[in-house]
Amino acid sequence: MTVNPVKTSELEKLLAISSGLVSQQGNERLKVILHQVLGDICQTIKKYDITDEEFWLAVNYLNELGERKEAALLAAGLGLEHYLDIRADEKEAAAGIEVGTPRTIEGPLYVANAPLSQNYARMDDGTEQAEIMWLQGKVTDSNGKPVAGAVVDIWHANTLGGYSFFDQSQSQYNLRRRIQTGADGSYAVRSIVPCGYGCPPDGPTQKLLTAVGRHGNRPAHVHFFVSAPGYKHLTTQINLNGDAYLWDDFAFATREELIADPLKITDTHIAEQRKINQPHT
Ligand code: MBD
Ligand code: FE
Repeated sequence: MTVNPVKTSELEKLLAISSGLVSQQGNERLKVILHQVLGDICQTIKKYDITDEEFWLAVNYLNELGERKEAALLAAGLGLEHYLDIRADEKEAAAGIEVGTPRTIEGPLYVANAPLSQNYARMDDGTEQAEIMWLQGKVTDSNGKPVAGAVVDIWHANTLGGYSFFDQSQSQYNLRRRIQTGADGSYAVRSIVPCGYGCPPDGPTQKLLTAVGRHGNRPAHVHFFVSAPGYKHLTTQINLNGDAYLWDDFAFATREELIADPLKITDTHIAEQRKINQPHT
């Protein structure tokens, strides 16, 4: 007599084999995660009675995403990259770790090994007619003590929202620089005011966003990596205040503490500065 034989459904058997769970080889963590994801997909197929046509549409979409190299762009647009920040913030808070400047997403457009200089860099190649942008800052530890020799890796878009390397019309490393801080932790750059980025209008990311009634625009922003030996790496951005998309970023990267108020430097402003800096005679 058999008592309550546990029945394994056809789907359970399929998933156990297809994810490799029943195999003696392979990566165990990968197997359980793949098992979960495949199970979730099958549940979704059942719950929404996905048609064959819809299924193959999705498969072709993934091919298109790869062909256009937009997988990371879609991850940003779906808020998944921002979710990684939410998780990292949660973990830091739970561990009672002090934080300074908040993190926000890297995005898909970083290029390593930009020209490196000390204290100051000019970032633009001078070919664009654009408003000059000065950025200056100071790298400090969480107690406010300056960090000398920190590397500030900055990258941003041009006036058309395009990034060098990805936008082949720009010169190599245009608007990408690494600046090493001096003894007082300070750095400064001269560049041009960027415009916000928009997803390629004919690409698969924008196609999905449009299909769910969303836009694919970011406010004007400047990316930063800040690193120094013995310190945790910081990935962040600043958003330029006044941009129409400031709080409507398709990639969810805006944070209150990361909004920068652009200050227009006028002749009178410079005169005021001189008055402040010059002792009265
Ligand atoms: C960008 O410039 C960007 O920063 C992100 C997150 C996504 C797409 C383009
Ligand atoms: Fe960007």
